[in-house]
Amino acid sequence: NQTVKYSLTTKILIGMFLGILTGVLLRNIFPESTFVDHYFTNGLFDVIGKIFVASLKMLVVPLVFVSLVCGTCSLSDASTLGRLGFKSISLYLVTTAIAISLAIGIALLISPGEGVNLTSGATFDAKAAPTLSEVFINLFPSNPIKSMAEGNMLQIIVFALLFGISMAIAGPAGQRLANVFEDLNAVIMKLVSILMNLAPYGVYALMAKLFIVQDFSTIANLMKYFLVVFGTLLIHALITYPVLLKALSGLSPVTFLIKMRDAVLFAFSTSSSNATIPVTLETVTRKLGVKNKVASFTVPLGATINMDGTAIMQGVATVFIAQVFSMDLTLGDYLMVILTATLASVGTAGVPGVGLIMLAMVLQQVGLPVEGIALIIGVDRLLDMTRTAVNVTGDCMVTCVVGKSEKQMDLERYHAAEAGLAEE
Ligand code: DAS
Repeated sequence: NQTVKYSLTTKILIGMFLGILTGVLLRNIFPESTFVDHYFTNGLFDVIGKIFVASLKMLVVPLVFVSLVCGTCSLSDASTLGRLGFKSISLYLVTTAIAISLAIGIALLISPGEGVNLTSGATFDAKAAPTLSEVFINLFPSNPIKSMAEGNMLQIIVFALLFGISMAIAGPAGQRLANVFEDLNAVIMKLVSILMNLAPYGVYALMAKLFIVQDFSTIANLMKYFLVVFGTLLIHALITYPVLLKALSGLSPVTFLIKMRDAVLFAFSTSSSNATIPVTLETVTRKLGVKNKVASFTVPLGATINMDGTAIMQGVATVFIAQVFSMDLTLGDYLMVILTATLASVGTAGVPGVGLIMLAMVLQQVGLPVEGIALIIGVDRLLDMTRTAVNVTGDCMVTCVVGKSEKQMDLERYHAAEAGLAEE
């Protein structure tokens, strides 16, 4: 009896489809049902979905710390680390600036906010945004264990870099510890493969709950805004990234996009770049052939500071809110939006909904009413899922460019037909 071996991608897509179907059926057959609400929406689906996301997050801190220590201590010298940092950070900032400029340009062309008279009772309390100096001071952990307990990615990255560099220059003691970290990394990556088999069930639950609660009527009167954001996300993912990948590394964009599918599905389902880090790392190392010494640095860094999808939402939302409130922004204001949104993404981790919090910072910067965010919250969930997938794609594109330019890439693996992530 030939058991059909579906790839992980296929299983996740089946889980996604069945979840959407379940959610739509339950929402329409039992509308406003307290039974469905109690036992499914806030019951079974909520529990399974949260367990799935938690199982991924559980791995993020140990995986990022161990893989980055391994990666750093295997770097030949500090100048390599300097080049890695310079190339990845500058590419991350450039792609984000391109993303938001594209978004503002398209939004000004289409004017999604014109003639929209939305009255929304919802309010939005803007959290105080970190200033640039706070972001840099906050880079250095006063207590690395606390940083790990809080999941403060930038502080974990800084500590892992310093620890890895120290190991590299600590002679035999460092070498012995490096061997231990290599083994730890292998075991944690095996754990990632095991947990990824939960994905079809977790994605099923996340989609079922979403399609029970999501009021799609809000999308109707925000259709133009929704489509401008969604369209720009697609342009950035399917045109900007392939052009940059081809131009900067000569690698095949088609192969890249095909091999990105599992990471994209995880990012879309979880709405969290951070939770997707284990899958992103697996994708760029095992499928795309980038060596761990590069990927272990650029992937966690990208999940934290590189949010092109988010910047696109912020660009369109800024134009939309300015138009709804009939406030004209000057070119200087838009440049300030581009700068603020690009730098805002540096200081915030890739978790669900962080884009709206950063949007508040951007709006404040140009004197736009922050309560305008309440107008777009209704459609933000689906857009968050899509822009998180774009964020992760951008992280992987830059990782491939940097890996290729540093000659830290197994090109045969990049071009090889691949087994699924959890199969090997
Ligand atoms: N969900 C965020 C991420 O994980 C993106 C966002 O909120 O805009 O990248």
